[in-house]
Amino acid sequence: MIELYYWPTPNGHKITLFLEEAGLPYEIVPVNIGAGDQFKPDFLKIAPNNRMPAIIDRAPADDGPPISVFESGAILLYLAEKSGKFLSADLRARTETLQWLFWQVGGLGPMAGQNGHFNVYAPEKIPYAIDRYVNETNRLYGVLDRRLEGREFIAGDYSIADMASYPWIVPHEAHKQNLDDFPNLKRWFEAIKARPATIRAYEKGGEVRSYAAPMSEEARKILFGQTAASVQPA
Ligand SMILES: N[C@@H](CCC(=O)N[C@@H](CS)C(=O)NCC(=O)O)C(=O)O
Repeated sequence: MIELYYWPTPNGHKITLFLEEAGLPYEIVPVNIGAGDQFKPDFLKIAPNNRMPAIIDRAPADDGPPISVFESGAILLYLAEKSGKFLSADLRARTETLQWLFWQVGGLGPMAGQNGHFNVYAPEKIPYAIDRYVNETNRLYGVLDRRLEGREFIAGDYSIADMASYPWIVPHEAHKQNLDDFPNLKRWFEAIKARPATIRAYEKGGEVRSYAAPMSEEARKILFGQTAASVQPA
């Protein structure tokens, strides 16, 4: 049984996408980031970056004590290795998948994240910041679109590279991107959206928190303006 420390955001969805596809038994432990659960000392023991997702595997492959993992890319890699699914054992195919996984966690995720921050959440609409992240998101969409030309998925069969990227394309409208400009990306996006496991993963998210719920002023104070001093456990 995998314990998944989770809130329904793009980085959280990556892991439910995997678990639903792989059919691994798991239990969601909600980490309400709008209420400050990410700063609780017990959570920080497994996720020292005070960000979700994180997992605890209580039945690791070596039969040793439980293993905890934070960082969505590391979690996807851990689960792929544990289950033998969604990451090829072939050296070349595996390397292809991992480089696109790292591309997502180092590029698409952070840039689209900042895009969302300045477009959606920032109380002041700063044109320079909005342009910077809308343009960079757009460039990354172009990279992915070219990669998907003549390919069904990012790297061979459906893999952890696709699961990492898909949730960050979901908010394309809020991120001021037009999928019609990226036909290969659009085709890939629609195909993943229609997968039964994707539908189940997003339904699970909706059970944890309504997607329609607006961000409260309290949550805004908790989420934005964190510093090294402010996030230390009491
Ligand atoms: N690099 C991390 C990023 C995780 C992350 O940013 N999680 C966000 C939600 S998508 C979070 O926990 N935010 C809590 C906060 O900002 O305090 C990963 O890929 O796991």
